[in-house]
Amino acid sequence: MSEWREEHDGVITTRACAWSPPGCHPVSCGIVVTVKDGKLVKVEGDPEHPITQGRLCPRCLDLKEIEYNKDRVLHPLKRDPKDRGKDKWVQTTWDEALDLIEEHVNKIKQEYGPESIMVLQGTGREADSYAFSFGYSVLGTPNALFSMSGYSCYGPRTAVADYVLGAGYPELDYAAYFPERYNDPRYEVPKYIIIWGKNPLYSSGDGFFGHAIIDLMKLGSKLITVDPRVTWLAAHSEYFLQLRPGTDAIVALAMLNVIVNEDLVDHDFVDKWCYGYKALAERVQEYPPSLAETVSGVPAETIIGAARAFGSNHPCSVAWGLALDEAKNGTQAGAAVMDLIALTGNFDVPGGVTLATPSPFMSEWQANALEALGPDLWNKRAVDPEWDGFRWTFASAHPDSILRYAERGKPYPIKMCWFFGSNPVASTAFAEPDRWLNVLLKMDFNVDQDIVMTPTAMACCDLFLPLKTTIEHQGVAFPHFGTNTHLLGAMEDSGVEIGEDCKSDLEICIWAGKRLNPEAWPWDTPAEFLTDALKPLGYTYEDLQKNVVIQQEFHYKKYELGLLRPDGEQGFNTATGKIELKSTIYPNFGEDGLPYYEEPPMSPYSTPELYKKYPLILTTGARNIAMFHSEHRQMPKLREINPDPIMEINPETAKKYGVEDGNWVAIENPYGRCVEKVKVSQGILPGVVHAQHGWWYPEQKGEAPNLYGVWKSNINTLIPNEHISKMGYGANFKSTLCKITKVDSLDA
Ligand SMILES: Nc1nc2c(c(=O)[nH]1)N[C@H]1C(S)=C(S)[C@@H](COP(=O)(O)OP(=O)(O)OC[C@H]3O[C@@H](n4cnc5c(=O)[nH]c(N)nc54)[C@H](O)[C@@H]3O)O[C@H]1N2
Ligand SMILES: Nc1nc2c(c(=O)[nH]1)N[C@H]1C(S)=C(S)[C@@H](COP(=O)(O)OP(=O)(O)OC[C@H]3O[C@@H](n4cnc5c(=O)[nH]c(N)nc54)[C@H](O)[C@@H]3O)O[C@H]1N2
Ligand code: SF4
Ligand SMILES: [Mo]
Repeated sequence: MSEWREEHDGVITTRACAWSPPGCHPVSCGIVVTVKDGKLVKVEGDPEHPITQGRLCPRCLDLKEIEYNKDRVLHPLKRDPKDRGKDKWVQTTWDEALDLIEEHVNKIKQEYGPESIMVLQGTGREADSYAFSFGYSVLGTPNALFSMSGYSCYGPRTAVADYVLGAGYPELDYAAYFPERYNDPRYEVPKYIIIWGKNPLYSSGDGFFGHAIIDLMKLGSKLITVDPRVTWLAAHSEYFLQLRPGTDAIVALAMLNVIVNEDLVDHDFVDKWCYGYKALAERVQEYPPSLAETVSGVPAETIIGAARAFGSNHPCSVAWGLALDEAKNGTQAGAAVMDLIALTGNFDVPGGVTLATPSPFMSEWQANALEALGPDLWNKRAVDPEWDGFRWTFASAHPDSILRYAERGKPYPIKMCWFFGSNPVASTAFAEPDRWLNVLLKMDFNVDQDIVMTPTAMACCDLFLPLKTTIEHQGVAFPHFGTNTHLLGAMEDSGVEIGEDCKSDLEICIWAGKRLNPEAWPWDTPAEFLTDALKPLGYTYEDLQKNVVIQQEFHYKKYELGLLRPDGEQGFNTATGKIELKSTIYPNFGEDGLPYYEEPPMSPYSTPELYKKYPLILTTGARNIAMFHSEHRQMPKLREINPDPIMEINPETAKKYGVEDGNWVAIENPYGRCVEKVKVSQGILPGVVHAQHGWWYPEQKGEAPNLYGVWKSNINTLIPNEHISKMGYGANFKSTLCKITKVDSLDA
């Protein structure tokens, strides 16, 4: 094993794990960073990393372009609130920045109460590890949240996992906990893997590493893919269920129908560990494959074939993705997918779907922050009564509620926002971003921290704090958002000298914490903080640094070992102690305890009149490898891979609307309009279009109203807020309606 750091003739080589910024989910890929005289020479994959084994995606390989990017902000900037939207930023010091923050926070707290401050986090960057507790223990507000309508990223999936399994986020078993990986004698290669609404080769599977699927394919796993587009994995699948967007639940229910009626059920497992089988078996009779074919467009025989393959082979696994979150009916679809795994006895068996126990890393600190906030303030967090299901089961404020609070000033006003790893105006986390920008412009004070100036900061912020990149600071990287965390990895300062005046998210927490709530922030350095946060695991930050990666202990069949329940009893951590095929919680919140299918709120069947005017089904935001949401547009090599916002359309549909490859089209529906570039592709269903999200043009004028062209290709102007389920989850980012019209240019 090589040393974590080596130094020869002024050349420093550091082995570490990458996270953010620039953006990525907590994948923790192994990197080797070479620095000479303070200059970054290269970034390579670390062959000794147990999971990534030397493999990296283009975004890490291209880190140099962000390190030395002309758009990087290297000093704190302030701007008079009356100049919002104008490029009138003035360089300031960290000291002055802190004075400004303290002044505004105290004033707002006194006049309106601490709940009038909100912290908006984006997705899964390192900032997210700290954002909530920063809100609670630095700013003293209960309103820290992710701003996407219906919490439509992971919210629905983690909630379903909690309701149905009472165990953390389940994942495909790719032998990640074992140093010998697939060769470990405990492991078995899955016979079939369902890839459901996920494209892990591009999305890195969010800490699950897309290349594990390729490894498993080489070892013999066969694939079943559920997607409206022909992805590479779909093209290499034995069964490809090419469905109309938003119809996942009916496809899953029809697969359950086959498994029940052909008795492909693992009765030993179901009898012992599942609650509500009889009710579920009755419910799925309402969803024969023939009906699912009519609704979803997937031939009944393909559904039957896939269900038989999955039900009669063992072990089998499932990788479930974002498409299940980004739908009003998504919690139902998710429950049905969990039921497929349960009925076939594939939970927590080798080569099946691993159950998780939360990582103790930072958990004590997070619990303390919440406790310091106190129950009175906690209960004030923004959640409307109609989403009580969310209030009682999800530890956060609700994005759709806080938007309403801010718009109405009731039940209390929202007066300040701190963006903690989010660029929501850039068509990313926000649906109807114009509505959000309106309320943000009414705030008294907005703070952002980022590596580059963004449309959000330019539009509405008063203070901009410059960040260190992933190779400039210390931290801990952990896959799968703290559940199913097979490893912890060290992020390291590689010695690259650039942002002398930049700080990491953790350094910002410590810096502001020491001023605003000193008792809660005794640490002087990130390493001190991280050592404390690692204490429950029995090692220090230095231990992690030296090892680069420490893999966690793992046990299969945790329900037999009493590892899933706080009382140490066998079973699952649900009210019945079993996997709840029929939920005992849902009825308390007006939701059906059994999974069901419901049409998307805007669809050919739920809104036939609207469909006449907007005759195309729109899905959005499938990931591409060169970009992470709104990021990387200013990195020349990555931009070259994906220079324009792409709308994919089937040749037959393109012909019908008179558009060709490379044409610009306006995409419209009653909520909004944007312009993207046509890519004609056999790989998408006729009548369906797919549009990229997160587009802005850093090369364009930043000042309002242009804001780097953020309104030009902003697909989220077409996505409504509040079209979400009774439990408060899932907005239809991946299934709505639109029409297209050929236009002359991006600026049309
Ligand atoms: N139409 C459509 N919209 C979507 C989606 C879709 O599928 N379709 N997907 C949605 C999903 S799943 C998500 S999660 C959201 C994501 O939405 P966001 O997470 O808000 O994504 P960004 O707009 O890229 O904003 C993130 C900002 O954080 C900065 N950043 C990067 N790394 C760090 C870091 O370590 N610390 C800090 N402080 N900042 C950092 C980046 O430079 C960037 O400006 O978008 C959603 N939007
Ligand atoms: N390179 C890169 N990686 C990323 C991100 C990024 O921006 N760039 N974002 C990160 C984030 S925040 C997330 S949440 C993950 C998301 O990553 P994934 O879970 O992989 O999700 P997506 O790539 O949005 O979509 C996956 C697939 O769903 C298909 N799809 C569209 N509509 C439907 C539908 O209605 N039903 C079904 N079954 N499939 C549908 C799309 O065609 C696409 O192939 O990726 C993370 N990783
Ligand atoms: S997935 Fe993330 S951490 Fe891994 S190589 Fe790509 S950008 Fe880097
Ligand atoms: Mo996400």
